[in-house]
Amino acid sequence: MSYEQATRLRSRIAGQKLLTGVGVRDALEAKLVGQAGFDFVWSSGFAISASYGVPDASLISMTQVLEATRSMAEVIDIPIVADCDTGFGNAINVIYAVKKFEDAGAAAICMEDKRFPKDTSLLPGGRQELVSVEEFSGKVQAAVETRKNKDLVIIARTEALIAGWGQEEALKRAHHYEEAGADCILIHSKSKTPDEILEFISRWEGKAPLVIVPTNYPSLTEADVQRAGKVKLVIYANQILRAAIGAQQTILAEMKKAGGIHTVDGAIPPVSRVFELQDVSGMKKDEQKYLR
Ligand code: SPV
Ligand code: MG
Repeated sequence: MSYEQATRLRSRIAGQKLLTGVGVRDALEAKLVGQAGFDFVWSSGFAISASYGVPDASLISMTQVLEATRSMAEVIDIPIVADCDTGFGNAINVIYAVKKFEDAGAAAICMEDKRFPKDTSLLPGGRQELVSVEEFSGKVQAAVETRKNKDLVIIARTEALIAGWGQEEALKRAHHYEEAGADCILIHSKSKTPDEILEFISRWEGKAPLVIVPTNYPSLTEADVQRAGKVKLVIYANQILRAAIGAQQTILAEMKKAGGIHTVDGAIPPVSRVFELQDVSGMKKDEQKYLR
């Protein structure tokens, strides 16, 4: 596995453009995101957990997230930002995870300062416990010093606002994580309006670019983000997962109601679209060349 996607992502983060990425659960979705023209894929712990039908609460193992991420890297040519949750344990787990995700082709690794096992961020009343600044800084430093390609982007995510610990704590943590070597700071908010995130952005005085996930404050547009400045990555974390659930429920209800597939066939992508996404034509070329 080459590490070129990390170098590519790092140079794009240094550029002028706001980069937008989409959360996915598998390689097929990752392909769709690339074809739609987004800049990167977010290998989403929430979406991958949902694909197993279980909560995003450190239930699935590192290996399950890793294999999903690897399968994406094998078939797409845009960078992957790997959601590594808490780093799957302490700083020693982080060292192992960084080796594995870098070798699997991730361009960036994102870790959050929650206690393992975590609970998902946007769950009303969710159990939001943070580790100490010292402990998480050690995890960031472990990630930075483990990467083989110095361009692998290390994103430190603070959940201080999610946990209700306030702006001062979030800013303090972000500065410590930058000092520990983080390339970017992901600041997450569950507020239903963009005010909280805009306040953090305006008060951020570090050099590290910011990353945001506007799931709960969808009124914030890319133009707004650009006006605010300092943010280089926007992650649309779970919209296509929710879209897939909606589309599948609709078709299922119609098939059940109609007593067959005669009313849905024209309304869904043809089987040939699936062949395309599987790169069957590439396989056919190989058959011509090598099957004798
Ligand atoms: C994910 O998509 O796994 C995320 C974003 O980490 S959130 O679910 O909002 O925490
Ligand atoms: Mg996650």
